[in-house]
Amino acid sequence: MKTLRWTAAAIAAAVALPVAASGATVTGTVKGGKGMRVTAIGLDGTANSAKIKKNGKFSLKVPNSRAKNATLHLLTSTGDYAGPIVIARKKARGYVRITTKTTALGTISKKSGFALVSTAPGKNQYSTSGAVKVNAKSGKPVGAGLLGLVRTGSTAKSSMAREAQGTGGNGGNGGNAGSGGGFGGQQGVNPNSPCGGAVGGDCDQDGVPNSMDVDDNGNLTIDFTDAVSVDTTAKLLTYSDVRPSIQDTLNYNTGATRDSINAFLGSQDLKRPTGLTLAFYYDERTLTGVEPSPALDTVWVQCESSAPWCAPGTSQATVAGMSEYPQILPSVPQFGSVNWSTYTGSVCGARSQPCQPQPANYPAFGFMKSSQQGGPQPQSIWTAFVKPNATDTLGQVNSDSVINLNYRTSPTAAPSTKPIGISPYMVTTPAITQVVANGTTQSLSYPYPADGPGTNDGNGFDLGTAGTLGLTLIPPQRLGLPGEAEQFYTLGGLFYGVTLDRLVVSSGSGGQGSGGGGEQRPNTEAGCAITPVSGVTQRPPATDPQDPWPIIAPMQDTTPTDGPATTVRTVGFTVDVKGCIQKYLPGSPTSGVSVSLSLIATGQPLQNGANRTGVSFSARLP
Ligand SMILES: [Ca+2]
Ligand SMILES: [Ca+2]
Ligand SMILES: [Ca+2]
Ligand SMILES: [Ca+2]
Repeated sequence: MKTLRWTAAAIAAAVALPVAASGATVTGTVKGGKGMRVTAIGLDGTANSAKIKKNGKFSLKVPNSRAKNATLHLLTSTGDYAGPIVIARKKARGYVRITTKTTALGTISKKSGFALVSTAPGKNQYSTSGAVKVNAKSGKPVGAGLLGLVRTGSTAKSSMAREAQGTGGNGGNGGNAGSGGGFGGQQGVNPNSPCGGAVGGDCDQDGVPNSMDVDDNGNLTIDFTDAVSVDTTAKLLTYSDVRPSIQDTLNYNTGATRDSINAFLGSQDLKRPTGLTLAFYYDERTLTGVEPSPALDTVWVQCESSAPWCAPGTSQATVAGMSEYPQILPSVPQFGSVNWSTYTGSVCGARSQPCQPQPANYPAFGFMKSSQQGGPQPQSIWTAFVKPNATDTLGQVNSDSVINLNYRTSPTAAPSTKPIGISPYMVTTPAITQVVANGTTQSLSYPYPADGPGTNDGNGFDLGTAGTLGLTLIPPQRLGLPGEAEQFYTLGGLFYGVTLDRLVVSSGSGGQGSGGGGEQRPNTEAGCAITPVSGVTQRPPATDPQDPWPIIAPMQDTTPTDGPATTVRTVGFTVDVKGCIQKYLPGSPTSGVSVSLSLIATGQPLQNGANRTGVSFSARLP
């Protein structure tokens, strides 16, 4: 078979490179760096690191394939990202890329958010391509200490405009050669460009590599809400999901606190839809950055001690199946979970059949392997749906913790490691503050009563015979990032929608749902038609008929960037619930019914998912 042949050749090539003995041995002395690590991140995002000894010295061997274009970075002793090392500089340009000739860097002084080589080495020992923007006085890269959240050129508007156009490159980042927007579309990764669309590049030249930069293109729209970035440099994003019922609404502006958010996100209560889920969902091409990709033998995560929920020796996080493969192992019930620290991965075959375990001696914190449906070439998908169950989610599951994604092509092959930062994610839900239905306007206040309006079929919001529902809501928040002044930020640029989850035909006027035979569920995620009222705009229809997102979440927030949560901001729209029933459950009655609806907020669509949050509630059509 053709497929097998190119796969075998690709494996041979992939294995040959890291095993090659030649490479640069980079040495230096980081004053005050004891216990920290120096890591060399290649353009393809792969990395290796060395510990800094008591006397500040380190010695890091970088394979030639990586040394050609790697940048050096400091990690704290607990594995947090601590900033780039600037090797040499000229006014406002910092040179950060090593070469295969890089050897002794000498003294390196550790500063706040970055480090600086005291005396620039010989010219062939660093590359002047891929220069970063630095403060001309201090040498500090503009993104240092900020996880790259800094404006470096293009505007947030351009990413939304591009979304509207569907394709077409961004105007570029207004920097040096190589940073332009020539990488539009799904492929087109240029391994020779300092940015190229690769996860280890630095598109906005702020000194923070894309894999650790929360805003790869420097427009202040964070990656998961940025259409340009999710299509190019931010493909190794994690995504998150929280969706409680309305009575568990969690929003900074309706009284959520750090403690209540932590209690919610870390909850393991199986009876209530609480607790943070983080999804890792990658195809092989995305993981390896090689096209066609070598077939992988296994994929796993290795966390550092700053992320104790997934670090070796801890057992907090659990991992479960997904909709296509609900049974992660034969011994586990559908959607049941296992301890991630004991899970060495599984291989999923036919849909809805239990996945089979990978060998027990494979690395823990493993992924499920399944095959991609459709697509130009057969390839595997590697996924992990993880509940961190962290005791301090906001302190431990955050963007400056380095998560090492590991993969290998065979049990005996050297693993490749790609460090990534967890994408900033939505730590709260939208809060509905006003409901307009059946000719009346109702304001909602929080904390929400456990039996308040919309909490069950018996007291759903009355939509009248028109069956429309006007909602005003406060967008959800994310955690403030390093360098940001506030604890929480209200997200901009999100997509909103309302889905019809369930319909119950009432058995009379008693108010209680019939629960039995009168219950129907759409067989898809049933996004209702919505008209904008305030602060949102209609999302353009899908160019790809397979793309469900413009239907699931048809509104987009017109505020593109995040703002301090201390300022209250709302958006509003009207949902055609009656039309939704007619569309997804044709033939069902549209009066005398109760419906379960979900308000959802999402980021940009990623592979098979999106960062999402929301609240579910009931409504009725009398
Ligand atoms: Ca940036
Ligand atoms: Ca950057
Ligand atoms: Ca990034
Ligand atoms: Ca951005």
